[in-house]
Amino acid sequence: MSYATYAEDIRTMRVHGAGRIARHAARGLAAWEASFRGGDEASFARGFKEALRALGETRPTAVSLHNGLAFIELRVAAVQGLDAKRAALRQAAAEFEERSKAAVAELGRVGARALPSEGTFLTICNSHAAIGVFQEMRRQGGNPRVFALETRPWRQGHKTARELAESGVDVTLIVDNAAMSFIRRVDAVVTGCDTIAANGDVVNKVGTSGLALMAKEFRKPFYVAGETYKVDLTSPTGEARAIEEREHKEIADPAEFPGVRFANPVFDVTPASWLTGGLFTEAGLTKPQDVAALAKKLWS
Ligand code: RI2
Repeated sequence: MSYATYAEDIRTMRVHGAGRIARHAARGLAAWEASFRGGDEASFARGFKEALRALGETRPTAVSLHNGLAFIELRVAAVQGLDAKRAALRQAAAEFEERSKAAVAELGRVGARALPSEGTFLTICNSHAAIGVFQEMRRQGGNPRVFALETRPWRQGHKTARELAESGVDVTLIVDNAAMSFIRRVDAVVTGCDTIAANGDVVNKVGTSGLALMAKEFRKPFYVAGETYKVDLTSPTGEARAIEEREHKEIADPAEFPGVRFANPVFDVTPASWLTGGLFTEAGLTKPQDVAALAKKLWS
């Protein structure tokens, strides 16, 4: 499979979810390296740059993707000579994937320790980090009950419901508009994240900030599960991060709505102060304001 196919998988949402797209992009770079036949260092540099660009442009908001690519790019830049650069790329891509998967598994254990093992929870979209927490609770003999929001326009919540049911978690699929009706019944809200800004604000699927506000009003702890490579040190706040606007036909066919404008921003920003429970990261239950320092320590 060529790197362009990996990029297309991410762009078209065949592969989605912040952690998964980061790992898929790393695999895309490794696939480019495996197919490289150019021979000299200059053509390697040109091809590498193009592969980085094509993979990096697929999704603007999820910083995991850009951080994963930058991790590999820096490793390649640190060595001299074609053979060393090729080896560094292969090694860095494999290491990123391994660390990413280990981080998801570890934060699952962190979440399982923090949450009531027989509790009821609300989640949005299809976050492997959040799902991993519930699966880990189940694995440890707990019995979490999860309300999964359907999550328009892509309905990734369907996937969440299936994945949780397959791992034996008690799950109920509800429509997005029902969030308010169910918030009273839950012990906590647990979501994933696409990006964590330097101040701890979280960018996640549109609707997340509304859930956080509801949780605050009803005094339900609001937790976000996210690996530290989702921290964007270049965005001081969540508002600084560009919000991806996807095609309008994801909502409905515009041709059937003459004279109607569409808007499809797929993420929103939840202020750090609304993360009343905190962040589940691979380094433990973390306060939003501490996550940037933690990411620097783990990834530099
Ligand atoms: P994990 C997804 O974005 C959702 O917003 C989800 O909460 C987030 O990525 C994190 O996913 P999209 O790619 O890394 O479906 O926890 O737009 O799997």
